[in-house]
Amino acid sequence: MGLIIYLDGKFVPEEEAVVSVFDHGLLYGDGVFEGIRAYNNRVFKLTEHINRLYDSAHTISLEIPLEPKEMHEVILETCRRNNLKNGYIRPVVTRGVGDLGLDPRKCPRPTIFCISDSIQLYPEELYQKGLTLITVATRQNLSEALNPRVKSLNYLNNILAKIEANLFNVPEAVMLNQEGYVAEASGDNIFIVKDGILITPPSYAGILEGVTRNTVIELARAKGIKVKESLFTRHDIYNAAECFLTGTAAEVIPAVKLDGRLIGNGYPGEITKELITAFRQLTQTEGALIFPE
Ligand code: PXG
Repeated sequence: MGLIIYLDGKFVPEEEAVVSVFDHGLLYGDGVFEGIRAYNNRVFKLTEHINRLYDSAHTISLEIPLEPKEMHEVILETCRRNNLKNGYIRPVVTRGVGDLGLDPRKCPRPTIFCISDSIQLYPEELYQKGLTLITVATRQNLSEALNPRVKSLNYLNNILAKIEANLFNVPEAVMLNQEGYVAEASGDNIFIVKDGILITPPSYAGILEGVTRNTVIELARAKGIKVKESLFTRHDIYNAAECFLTGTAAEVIPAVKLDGRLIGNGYPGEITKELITAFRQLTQTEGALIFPE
């Protein structure tokens, strides 16, 4: 290990990167985070991730005591200090240290840290063969409560979904929203292909609006593939020609079975494969440079 961590204005060895037991990020899940990838000496979609971090913070009335451009530099510098050119980056902002009550007014200063590390990927075999999914009983949160668009430190709902998937030994869970429409997977967005059209739930469906999702929509449109953001049900997945998930960690990964029903012919589809290739190409060439080239 031996990582260097950014913590509240300093770069410290990981053993020294500790937060208080009174930090409301720990006590209440009161905070926000991002998961970002670096590929080939470039931080992919850094501005988009920073924008989402600040939007999430704004929604929970958490004022981040750094300008977005300072956060940008913190993230790049964390990569540099760890000599990281490929990997996973995790900036976190918590409400900070307070007392044992809920009241965020008792937390004078947010805690900010940033970790960069290597990433454990899904085995390549799953990208070739596709994932098996199940629909879980845990529904996505109501948008009127903790909106799923906020990437908050309170991920218990998604973890409950993941536990259900684990019980069935499948790698991902499909979560429905409160109306029973498909929302997303526990840590990924979902797409289907039907009649040559790419369809994904809209951002108001009770989803995190994924950076990978938005990138795939752009890539598909640039290839002349029609994209629709619309609500659908499990029936539409069972009867889709193709299905895939998107996320910073998973990238674009095919899904070939849901709740025991084969999707399409049970193999990753052509549009899915085309988008996997296009996405991989983009990650190698686009992003904020870590070390000068
Ligand atoms: N939906 C949810 C609920 C997520 O947490 C995505 C979609 C995909 O968004 P991006 O911007 O990454 O394309 C996420 C991202 C994990 C893990 O270990 C996944 C995420 C966050 C933290 C850990 O699978 N999610």
